Amino acid sequence: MAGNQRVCLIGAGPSGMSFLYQNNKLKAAGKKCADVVCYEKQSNWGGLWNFTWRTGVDEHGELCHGGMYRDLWSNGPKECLEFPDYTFHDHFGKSIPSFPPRTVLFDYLQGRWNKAKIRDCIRFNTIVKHVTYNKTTDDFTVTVKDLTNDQDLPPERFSHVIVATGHFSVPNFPDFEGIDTFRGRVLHSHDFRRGSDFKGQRVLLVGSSYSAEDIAMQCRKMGSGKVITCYRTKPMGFRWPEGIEERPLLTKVDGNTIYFKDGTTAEVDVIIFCTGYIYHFPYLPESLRLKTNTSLYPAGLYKGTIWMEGGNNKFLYLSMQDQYYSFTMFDIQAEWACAVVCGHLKLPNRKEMESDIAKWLKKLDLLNGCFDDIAFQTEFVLDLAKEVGCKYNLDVAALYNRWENDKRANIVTYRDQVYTSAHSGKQGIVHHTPWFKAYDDSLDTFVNQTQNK
Ligand code: FAD
Ligand code: NA7
Repeated sequence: MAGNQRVCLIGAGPSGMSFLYQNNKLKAAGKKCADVVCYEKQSNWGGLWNFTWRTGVDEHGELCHGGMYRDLWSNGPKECLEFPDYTFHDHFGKSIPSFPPRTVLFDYLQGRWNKAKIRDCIRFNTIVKHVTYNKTTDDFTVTVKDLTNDQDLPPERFSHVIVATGHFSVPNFPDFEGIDTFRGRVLHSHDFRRGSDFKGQRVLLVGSSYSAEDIAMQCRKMGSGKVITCYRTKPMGFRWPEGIEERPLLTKVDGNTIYFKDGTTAEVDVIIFCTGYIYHFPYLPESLRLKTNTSLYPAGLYKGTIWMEGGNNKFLYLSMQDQYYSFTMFDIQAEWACAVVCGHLKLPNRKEMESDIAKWLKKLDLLNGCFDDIAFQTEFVLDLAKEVGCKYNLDVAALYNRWENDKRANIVTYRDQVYTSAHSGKQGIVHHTPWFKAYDDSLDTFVNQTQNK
């Protein structure tokens, strides 16, 4: 049997960790696996779930990766992102509510990773600076920097490179006329850390997606003044609680006065851009670089994973899709990628790969609204599951559809609902305090207390 492939994995967030987990599973089963070196620029695993108070740059002067806020709770039910081989019930030993705070989800993720003992594969505080594909030797040269010692390390060679650096870390920050005259604070949601920073202040949010939705609620929950969200394409259309309203996009700013497309104006103290993120791979040459807007199926990736424009099927991306399924999607994609890299799954010829991509892009074109999007991503996940012969049913579309309806019914209380796990069969319990009034989101308070303090 030929030796193991030597794989460079970039990033130890949930996607990268899923690759390490799946590779370890092959190893434990005595099957052919890969020799993986995972480079992680932060000092801990977890990616975005590794909370940081920092904004702008990190302690080494590199772009600060983390954009989660202090009081973030899951915006989808945990039953939708649960690993079938490691359920929430397995981890906590009891039922917990369906919408956990950030710390509780991170604890769950770490429980699975710790069990697999894969930490040793990660070189922390080590950033990938450059990747090249060597055509003559059909392999890659990877250059990294040891951030702790400010030292460039000797280049290393790998048979495969897997990019798992996420795509929600570098802000998309548009400009608006007159914004330089604004007298308050202007920031991007990537730098939003706590709703309580805006107590009593009038807030304008630009954007109409997940960040705008949740930051509007966070600000009101933590005592901000009035919140206005403004949309470019369409309003979110929720039945907002008192103090939140939606307007069409702003057209210009003059001092603290905001002008909107519908001719109205408003005075605000803070502007938060909830305008999403850009795909940013400063360490990749153009031939290997994915260029896309946020999409459920970025073009140029076979099965959403294998880069078609360079790297001879040995250059892979994980979780570049826009996300409904998150952890479960990362995991099945990682399992698929692992099976390909280790030779357990053969790729079809290039023509078939291209026509498979074209088939998905055609379907993508026809989507109309969130329920279609959920069905599309479900099909994507199930397709990968079928390819690797996954024994679990990963289809949680019905739960996602219910979640969308719960949000439509009441954006304030949707996190108070309970869902039933498809994998453990257990129902979540009702949290002791409604989300809008729950200020202590420590793991102990969330998991171990059954009634309001
Ligand atoms: P990331 O988590 O971004 O991890 C990428 C890793 O790559 C990081 O550790 C980073 O340090 C490392 N890295 C980057 N560049 C380099 C380099 N050059 N060299 C070495 N290492 C590098 N998902 C949910 O399921 N539920 C939620 O409630 C939820 N809330 C969210 C809230 C916010 C504000 C944001 C931004 C995202 C949220 N998400 C949520 C989605 C989130 O993207 C995923 O849960 C998940 O973190 C994606 O994992 P990842 O491994 O692909 O990327
Ligand atoms: P998204 O989901 O990518 O949404 C970005 C939003 O920003 C969306 O409403 C866009 O409007 C809007 N946008 C983008 N550019 C502009 C400009 N130039 N002007 C006005 N509005 C603009 O990002 P999110 O941060 O909400 O969510 C990303 C992840 O972070 C997600 O996983 C969350 O859980 C947290 P559009 O609809 O395209 O007109």
